[in-house]
Amino acid sequence: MTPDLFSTLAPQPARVTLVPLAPGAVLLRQRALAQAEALLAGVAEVTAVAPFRWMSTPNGYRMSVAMTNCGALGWVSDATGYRYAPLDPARDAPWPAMPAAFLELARQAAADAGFPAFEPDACLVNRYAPGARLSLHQDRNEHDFSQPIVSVSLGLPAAFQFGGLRRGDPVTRYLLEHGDVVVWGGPARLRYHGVLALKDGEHAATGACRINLTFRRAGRV
Ligand code: MD3
Ligand code: FE
Repeated sequence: MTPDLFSTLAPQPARVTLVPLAPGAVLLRQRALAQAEALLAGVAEVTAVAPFRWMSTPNGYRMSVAMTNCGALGWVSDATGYRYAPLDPARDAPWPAMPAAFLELARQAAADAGFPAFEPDACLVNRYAPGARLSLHQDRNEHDFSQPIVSVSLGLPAAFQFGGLRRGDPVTRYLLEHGDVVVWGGPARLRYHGVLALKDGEHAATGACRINLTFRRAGRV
């Protein structure tokens, strides 16, 4: 049967499904789909003030993922190392505030996953163009590892690699798609993870890129 034009073109309601990935890690498929336009409007507001830039690693490589931040603290990398900083080094000014839609989604998704008191003070905004990737790493610059990280995927899909507590542990791949949210806490908080090179494509919401928001409690609670 051929679906009619209306049923193929009309926006479909989000079908949120909860997929446990590992102890402490839960994938909330399409959890941010209904908020995607508002979140992307927030990204535009943030980047109008603090533009995307390619940071350098302590080893002197330029990262392929373009980044910026909003919130009281922002993740930065340069020749001296990785850290959270209250000022954007490119502007010597505070990072823009987190848009209300960001905070609301991060709090609600964390609560859905069993973290009802999550109050993020940092949101790292990652932009992947085709070919951009993030090699296997741990997130350990935050002060308190009992606080989860909430990640939101927008635009083109990415192959996400989820490993163990040691770099050499086997990895499982998941496709993270537009509107997907993952909450990483408890025993999953320090697991290695990375993103394979983004494939070419076009997405109606973002064009030829993927945007990932990661919400963190970086400073003291
Ligand atoms: C698992 N970002 O910004 S989000 C990062 O898609 C980062 O841009 C990726 O890794 C991205 O640090 C992955 C998923 C993610 C974020 C934090 C985690 C997975 C995690 C922390 C612990 C375990
Ligand atoms: Fe990470």
